[in-house]
Amino acid sequence: MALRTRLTTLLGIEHPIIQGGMAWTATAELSAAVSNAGGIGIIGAGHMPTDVLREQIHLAKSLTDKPFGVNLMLLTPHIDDIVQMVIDEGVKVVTTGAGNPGKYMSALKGAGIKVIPIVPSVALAKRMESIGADAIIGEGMEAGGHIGDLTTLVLTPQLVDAVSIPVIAAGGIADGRGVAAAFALGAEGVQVGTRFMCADECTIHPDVKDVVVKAKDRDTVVTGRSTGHPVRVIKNKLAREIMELDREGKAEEIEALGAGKLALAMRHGDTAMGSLMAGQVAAMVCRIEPAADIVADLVNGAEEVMRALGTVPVA
Ligand code: TUI
Repeated sequence: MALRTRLTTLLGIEHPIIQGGMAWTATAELSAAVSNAGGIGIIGAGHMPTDVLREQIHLAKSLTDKPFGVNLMLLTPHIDDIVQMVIDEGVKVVTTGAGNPGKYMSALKGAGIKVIPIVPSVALAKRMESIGADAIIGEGMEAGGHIGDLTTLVLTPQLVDAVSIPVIAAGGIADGRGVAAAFALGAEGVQVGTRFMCADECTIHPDVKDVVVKAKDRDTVVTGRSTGHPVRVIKNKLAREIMELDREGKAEEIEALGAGKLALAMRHGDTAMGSLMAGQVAAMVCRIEPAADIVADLVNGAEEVMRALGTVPVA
């Protein structure tokens, strides 16, 4: 069996599973592996220099014939160059995060790119639909990294009611039960980030994977609220220092302390002073395995739940 929705048709993929485009984490190797498994892999541009991202796109093209995408992190200062390069390279799918992609929509759409903005609210979702978004990803505050305020359980059905384009649920989804729950809320796909951090093909430092595997239910915290860009991370020394600065309202010092810390964790494996961005579901990620096994588990697990729910309980 397969989960077929407007999203699988829109993107020409087998399973409605989008791998989150995590900065410093979702590299070409992971993205190609997810695409080869029938979902869609997304390279996380984050703050990557344009040439480095171009090389990542070339590498992904060499590793898969299936569609893959790029996540544009809209807070990056050279975003205009990145958008042009993504168009020039013929990337087929773009997700956007951490801002309003309105300025780039006509250029991206004009190049035939499917554009799927990540939104934290109903108002932004409606605006994105009105300017031509092909689908939207509604990301709840259970997610890792930069987040909004609403939970996935509350955001998803409101988005489904507010727009006609497909809604993809994100935040808090790590297994088939989560996928089935998202479908119950009306979503036509899911975006999964944290679980893919522990894919074999994810090139982050093994010590970070180990932290995710060992994380327990209350191990993530939201830091940096005072900066206007709250970020969910697994608690460590850096997070405690930022929380202290948050209490003192020292936003500028937080920005300074945070600079370069995501790469410090993901590339160099500094699990004390690096930024361990991950979602609340870190606690549900218990092993390191091939990306294809993760995709299969998400799809097969969801189908199992949906079949079981086909029988209304009467006991
Ligand atoms: O973008 C993400 N997650 C991210 S981006 C990132 S890099 C970063 N590092 C430090 C500080 C800030 C960012 C790490 N994780 N997820 C998608 C997402 N987008 N979540 C929330 C939003 C969002 C927020 C506000 C999207 C649009 C938005 O619009 C505001 C506006 O301008 O209307």
